Amino acid sequence: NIILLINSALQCICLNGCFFLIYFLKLKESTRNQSLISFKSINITEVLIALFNSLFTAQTCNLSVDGWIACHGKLYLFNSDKMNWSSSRASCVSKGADLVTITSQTEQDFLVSKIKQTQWIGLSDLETEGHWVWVNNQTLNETGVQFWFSEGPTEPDNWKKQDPSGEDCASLGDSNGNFQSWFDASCKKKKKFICEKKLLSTSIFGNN
Ligand SMILES: [Ca+2]
Ligand SMILES: [Ca+2]
Repeated sequence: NIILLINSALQCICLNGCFFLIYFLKLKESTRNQSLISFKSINITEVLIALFNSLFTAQTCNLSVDGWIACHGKLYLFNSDKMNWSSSRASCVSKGADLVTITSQTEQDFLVSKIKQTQWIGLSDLETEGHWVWVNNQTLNETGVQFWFSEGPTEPDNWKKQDPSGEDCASLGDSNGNFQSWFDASCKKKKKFICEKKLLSTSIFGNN
C-alpha cells in the first residue's frame, strides 16, 4: 500500500511538473512573439491543458491559456467587447469556435461563476418564433436542460416594446444581474459574449 501511495504521489508530481514546464514555455513564447496564438492548426498546449484538466477533475476550471479557459474538455473565451448577437457569433467563428452551448447544470454553474455582466449565448429562435435552437442545431429537448428566468415575468417573453421584431436571441443574465438565468433579448442589443470550442475538433484536426 505504501509503495502504491508513493507511486501515485510520484505520478502526480511528474504530471504537475510537466504542466508547469509547458505553461512556462508557453508564457515565454507568448512574451517573445506578442502573438498569443502563433500557430493555427495544432495547438499542443490546448490539448495538454485539457488532458491535465480532465486528469485533475477535482480542480476548479481555472487553467487559462491565451485567454481560453479549459473546463471539462471544452475551451471557453469570455469576450470583453460588446456586440450584437450575429457579430458576436461571427467573432467566435473567426476564432475557430462558436457561441457557447449550455448542456448541463455543471456547465451552467461554471459560466455563472465567471460572469459579472449579461452575455450572449449560442441560443436563438430566429428561424421559428418560440422554437429555441442552439448554434449546433440541438434543441432544448435534445440537450435536456434549460435555465430560463422564472421568478416573476417568465422568459422567454419575446418582448416587443423596445424592438418591434421581438426578442430572438438568448443571454445569460440580464441588465439587472440575474446571472443564474437565461433571458430572450433583441438580437440587435450589444452585449459581451462567450465563445466555446471543443478541443479535439479544432486543435488536433485543425479545421479552424
Ligand atoms: Ca423570439
Ligand atoms: Ca425577454
